[in-house]
Amino acid sequence: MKVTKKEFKEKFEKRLQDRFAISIEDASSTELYETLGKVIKSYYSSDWKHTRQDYLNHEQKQVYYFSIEFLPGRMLKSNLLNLGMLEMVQEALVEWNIDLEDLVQEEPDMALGNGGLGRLASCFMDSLASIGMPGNGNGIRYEYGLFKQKFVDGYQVELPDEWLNQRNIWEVRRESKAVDVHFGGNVYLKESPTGQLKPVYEGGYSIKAIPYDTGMTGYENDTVNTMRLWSAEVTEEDKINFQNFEDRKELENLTSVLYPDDSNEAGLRFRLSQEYFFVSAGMQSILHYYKSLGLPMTEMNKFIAIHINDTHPAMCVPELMRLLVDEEGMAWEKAWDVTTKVMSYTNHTIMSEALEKWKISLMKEVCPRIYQIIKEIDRRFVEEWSHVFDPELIERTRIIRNKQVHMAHLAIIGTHSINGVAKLHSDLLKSVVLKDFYTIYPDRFNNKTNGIAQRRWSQISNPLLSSTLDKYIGKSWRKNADDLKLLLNHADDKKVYADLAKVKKENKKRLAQYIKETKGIEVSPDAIFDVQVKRLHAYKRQLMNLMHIIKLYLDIKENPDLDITPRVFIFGAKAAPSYHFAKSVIKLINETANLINNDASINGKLKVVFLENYNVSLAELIIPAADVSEQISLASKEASGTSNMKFMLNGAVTMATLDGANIEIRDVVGDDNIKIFGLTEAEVYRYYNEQNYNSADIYNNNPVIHRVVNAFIDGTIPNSRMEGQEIYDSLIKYNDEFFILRDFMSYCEAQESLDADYKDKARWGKMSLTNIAHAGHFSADNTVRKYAEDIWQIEPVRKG
Ligand code: NBG
Repeated sequence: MKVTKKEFKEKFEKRLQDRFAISIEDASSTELYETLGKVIKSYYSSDWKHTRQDYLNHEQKQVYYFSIEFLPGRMLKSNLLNLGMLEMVQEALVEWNIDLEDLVQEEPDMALGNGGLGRLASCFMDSLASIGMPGNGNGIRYEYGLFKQKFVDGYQVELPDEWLNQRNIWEVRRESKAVDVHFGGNVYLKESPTGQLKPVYEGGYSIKAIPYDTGMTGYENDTVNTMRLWSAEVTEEDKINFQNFEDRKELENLTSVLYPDDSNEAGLRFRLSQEYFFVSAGMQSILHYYKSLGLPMTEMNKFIAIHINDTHPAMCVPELMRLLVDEEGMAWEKAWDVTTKVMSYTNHTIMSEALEKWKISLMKEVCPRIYQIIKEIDRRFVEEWSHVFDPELIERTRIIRNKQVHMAHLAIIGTHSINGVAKLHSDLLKSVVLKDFYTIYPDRFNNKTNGIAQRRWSQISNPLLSSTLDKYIGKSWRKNADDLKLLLNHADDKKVYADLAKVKKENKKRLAQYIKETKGIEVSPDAIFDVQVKRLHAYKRQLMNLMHIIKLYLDIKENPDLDITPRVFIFGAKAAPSYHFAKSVIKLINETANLINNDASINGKLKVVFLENYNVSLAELIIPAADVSEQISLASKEASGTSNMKFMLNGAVTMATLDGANIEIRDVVGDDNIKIFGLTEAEVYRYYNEQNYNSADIYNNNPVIHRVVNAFIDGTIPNSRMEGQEIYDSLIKYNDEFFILRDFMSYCEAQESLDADYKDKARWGKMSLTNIAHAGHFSADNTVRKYAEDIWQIEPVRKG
């Protein structure tokens, strides 16, 4: 889009005047932000309309990405970048003495998700639009995003994230596209005059689902896709139908809060209702659209692909069956054929607690017809396969087992493609976690290694790096991240290392400033910035990182002249509100930080900073400033990881176990440019198989480990007696579930070797450069292209 500065300025001034009747000088940042948002929207609205029309006119096959989480973060700058207006607008604002960054801060960070899964969904939205693919998002418009995290006395406190308080300028409410979603009641089947069995519903409630659409702009390609988020509303008329107040309240608030994942037992019925709500609303609206094309129902799979992001939207399968069989009168077999061809599923974890299962009784209560359909799918599954395979294998793979509905089983049986998110993870699905299913459906399994929206994680979050890259390799990498490889032409150029180091230092200063302002801690940009940012979870082993910090601290106390490069350890992580262990780790990191940061005797060699409320916007500030990226989960546990890719793109060196996508990062950058340590996945499984892991032995026999572990209980870390005991017990009494003690010494050695590398400027420069140069490998543009070709069979839009 070519908009001149003059046109922009005129439009902006006019909007501001029309809306607020003021001039630029009198406007507040909020008013300026809102005006800017409106102006940007007006620039892409006709492309948005045309994109939709193009899909329609060409009967283009489209994918609908169903995800219970989306984490887009702020959209102001990404929209400006995608429309090719970022620099021009920056300049125009400067002419009015306005700093774009001030307006950016006005936008609430849209945090409708917990972590990697939701962020991946948003990276995919960005890439789908940017490569011109017809891709839509379908999710929930939570009124409250993920809680805001505060620390009080070192403890995590959760505050509501009222992001919709300020209006969301990007969304469009589409009342005319509302649908009803039915919950509860009884359903029985009755023969219709044509001899078909039709469901008859008794009682229950309907909730109005209102879609809010947000334009997903593509990078300089005039494509604007749609992310559709559903909001629940109960009309006055409907209210009379509710038998009791409790039910009404629950359903009225259905889309109010995001359910924090991990170990939270509360509100199961609520969560299941949310899942059915956005699935049913989304599927109904897709079917309306498809019917408007006037094409045969039996050919739906040629025009529609539906992607189930983790198991939360797995009810897409029975819901489409319901619509096709009950509403459209299609025969079961035909409907099943269409459904499985339309649907595909991504698994995002091997952690069994995250593989959803619902009690039959609950499902019957929330969505009785869906339960009946699942039961029939299950019956037919058993009928079809029990003569082919060992009946025990079929018993294990059934959807309904032990009074529970297994959502992953439903998602596998009801789709044509199941993918993991990194090579190792996909292999483990086949060989361990979903082995039985792999026996039945070998052709359905495939790998799609995750990727990141590379423009957000470079051009938006790291403009200095971006302009330095332009200087050496031109601008083509901005569109095509594979061209970052051109940097390898400068692999031995010390001048380039120096320039990259200068950029890093500036970004570290920017972060140091933020740390000073928010935490009151002084950190030096000459220190190594060593960063671990991700959800707090035992398997991700933030605790091992902490133990390494404690070791360094004790080493320096013992030997004040210890020759180590000063380090700043930076954490960002939210713990699920009911996840006790994770919250104890937070408390311990905070107390250790207090201890170390205030101990003058260590001469500022170590600093520890736990930044509050980690989210996408904070990630954009932290990641460009990192020297070291901590990706230290126990091998086999992290499905992929995506922050590892963002750090790499920003020139950090990864401290990595051979887990998730770390392995593929190692493969592209080579062993010299990454720090690998710890058990391999095969060694981890050997411990499981032989059941011979013994953490107490390690503790008793290794004096270094003994000393560090004791710090949790001997008063070294103040104000944390209970939490310290809990951590100690997890390591010693409960046998260290994630093998921290086994990997600890190897981790410390890798850290020492990293320290030595950092001291050697040329060596470090090359490592950093090599990481940047290979980061294009993990661009989400590439990843979604593979989904498009192998799974969805969609193609770029034919414009016209
Ligand atoms: C997360 C995994 C990460 C992975 C992201 C995106 C869930 C359930 N899983 O390793 O833990 O990178 O998904 O695939 O959030």
